[in-house]
Amino acid sequence: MPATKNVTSLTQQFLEQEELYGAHNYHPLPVVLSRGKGVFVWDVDDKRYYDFLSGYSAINQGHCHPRIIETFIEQAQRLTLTSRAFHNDVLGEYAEFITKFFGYDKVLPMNTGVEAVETGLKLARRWGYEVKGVPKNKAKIITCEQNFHGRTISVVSFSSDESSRKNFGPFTPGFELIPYNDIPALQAALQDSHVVGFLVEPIQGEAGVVVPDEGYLAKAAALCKEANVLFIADEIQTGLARTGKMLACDHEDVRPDILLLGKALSGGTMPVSAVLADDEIMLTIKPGDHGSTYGGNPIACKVAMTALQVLVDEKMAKNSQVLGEHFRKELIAINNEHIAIVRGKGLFNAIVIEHPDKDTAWDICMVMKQNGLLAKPTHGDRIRFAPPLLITKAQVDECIGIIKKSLDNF
Ligand code: IF1
Repeated sequence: MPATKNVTSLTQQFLEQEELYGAHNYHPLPVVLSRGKGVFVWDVDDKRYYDFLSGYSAINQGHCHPRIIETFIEQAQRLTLTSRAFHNDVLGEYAEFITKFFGYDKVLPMNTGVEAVETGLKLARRWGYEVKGVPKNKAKIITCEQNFHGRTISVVSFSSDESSRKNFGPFTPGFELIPYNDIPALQAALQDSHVVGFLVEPIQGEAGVVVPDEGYLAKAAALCKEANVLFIADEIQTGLARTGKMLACDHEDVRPDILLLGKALSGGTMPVSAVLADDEIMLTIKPGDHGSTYGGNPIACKVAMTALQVLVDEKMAKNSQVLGEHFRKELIAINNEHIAIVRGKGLFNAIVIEHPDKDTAWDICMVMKQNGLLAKPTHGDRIRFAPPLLITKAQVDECIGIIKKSLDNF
């Protein structure tokens, strides 16, 4: 591996080790982090950065939140895993807590986000056959172009991203892609009586924080209801206060039939995901039909309760909403010629870079790194800005200064 520009020799050592022994399934920014606290992370040379990725929104509560870490350690010293072959004395408490928190009859606990997605798809199919009455093996699920829901074979079966799919076929049938933010397309797709579910991100994350028109989610949910189709919201990235409400669907008073949560449900400590639904849907899955070794483990259950409580106690949704608006206003005020678009909701934001060179977004992220702020480019010309939700106004203003200074270098 050739030496990477602008990194210390210590950093270079870590990069080389990882390159040599780790699979090459990512292309990270050349920064090697070794600790974090709140909105900050430090690299191996002890240089401090603002974290504007927040572990792809898994760290909404901030790095190493003391209450979450305390809960984690306490439960880790008591009981870590029973499997679901036996009961543990935390799962029931958690199930009651999270179902009352979000207003559903039941929760099904899983680990990673994509497992929650897979669970939601299975539930929709089961419900389709056993409640709606769709003929055997005919169930169809509608999804949106430019979606991101994870990386299993079934989930990439309905991805429109070529690199996620190339040479991973054959794919799982039963999915139909329609354009995002397109009500007539949804209306047309819902004509088919074999449709059992509509899986949608309330804001498309991977696509570069694409916010649909106001009213899209509410209209889509209403159309699904009319067609007896389950509205499945993937709030794995948009949920848990990221967009300025506890759920992004709350902006339009939409209650999904199936709600998928992940990422910040553990405040960045371990993979914890959840599927929430009412009995008519959830009870179509019977003992032995679905599950996971680690799903519903006692550490996950305890940590998730604290992670949710911290969001409420520290008013993170409100902070996200207020500072998100401030951040976008200030970004627009920078008035830099390279920023073509500023968009987002709450502290879930992105800019689209306009520059003849396709590597500009990456180069800007490298300069921001130099200046003490970490963000990741996506699709070549977009940069996501999603700091932990406990960031203060003064810190946002400092970060605007860093972003401005970095852009001025171009
Ligand atoms: C990667 C993106 C973010 C998600 C939604 C399910 C999952 C994700 C809406 C799966 C995961 C990630 C995973 C990460 C990159 C990332 C991402 F750029 F690809 F879109 F966050 F912005 N639903 N999102 O966003 O959750 O199984 O990973 O726990 O590199 O794959 P998971």
